[in-house]
Amino acid sequence: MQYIFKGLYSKQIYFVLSLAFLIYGCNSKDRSEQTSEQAAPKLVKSPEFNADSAFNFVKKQVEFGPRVPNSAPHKVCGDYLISTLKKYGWQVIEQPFKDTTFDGTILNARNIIGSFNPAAAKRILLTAHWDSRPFSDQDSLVKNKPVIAANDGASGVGILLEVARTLSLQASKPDIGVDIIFFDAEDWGTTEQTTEMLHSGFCLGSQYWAANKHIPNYTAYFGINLDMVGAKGATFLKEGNSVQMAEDVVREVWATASRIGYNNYFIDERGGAITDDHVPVNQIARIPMIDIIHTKNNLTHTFFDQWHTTDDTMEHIDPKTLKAVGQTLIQVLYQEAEGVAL
Ligand code: AHN
Ligand code: ZN
Repeated sequence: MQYIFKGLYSKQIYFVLSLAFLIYGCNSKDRSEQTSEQAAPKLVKSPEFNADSAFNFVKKQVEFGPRVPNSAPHKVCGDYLISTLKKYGWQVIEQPFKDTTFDGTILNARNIIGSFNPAAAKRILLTAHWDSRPFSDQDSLVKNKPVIAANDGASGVGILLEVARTLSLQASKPDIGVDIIFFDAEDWGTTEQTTEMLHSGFCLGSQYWAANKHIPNYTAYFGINLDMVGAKGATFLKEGNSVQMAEDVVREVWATASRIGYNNYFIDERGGAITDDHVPVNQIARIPMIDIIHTKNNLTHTFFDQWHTTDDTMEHIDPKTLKAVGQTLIQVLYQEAEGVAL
């Protein structure tokens, strides 16, 4: 009697349980379909970007003095960039070149190229200019002194050195090739933008590299240039040339920044079109490339307040801004390595 009852009882339990599984199964299927259709993909895990270390890389460059082409600090800083990349296990190629500026100065310049995973087929190109402007023409008082260029130069380079260090620290390397180019002679351009000269004398290093790539058939999946990426409270509007030439890359970078909490820096708004090192890379080397550059939605003051003045110093550099940009780059690299772009 007891046995029969037990049998009957367990059959009822089986019935209830299978009904529950059936309902649960249907529900969970619905839920997974909803996830793949509506929500963003799972966030790829990426290593921490160390903003204090990046800040020290910016400071180190500034301490050499203004890195004006043909000067001693320029030579010493270039050597430092090369030895630092090598120290982190990156393969380095130096690309020396001569060029003549709008004011007739003959420059002995060099682009510095570092490669991570040099054999990988899928590659991301990251760039920043490492030279300092020879005059502070936007300064209200002292216009003939070089720019110290903490933000307009050293900030982008500092972030990329920290990216290089971060990748070198990883026990298991991300499955992607990364090339860093430090472009020289970006900032020896004219004050007036009226000249016929290509890019008004700006971007000499990137023009040279785009026409003479360090590896003749070199290409990259896409590129990102950094310029003026260290000021406190920086705003990165979607730069006009980037949107026009590489809209998908803009979308991915801004979406990634927003996803990891940096939409107060990466503003979902279109900015003006800037002539910068990404333009020759797009137009001559035919690599889709964007510019992350601090601009304001204000016609009187396009760039950060100390732009091309003697006040572009470490005082205005904020590790929080370096973190927002650096962590976004690391996240983009790891997403691309996993093949899950946002
Ligand atoms: C123009 O002013 C047209 N382009 C800015 C390029 C630049 C100067 N980037 C840094 N310094
Ligand atoms: Zn500049």
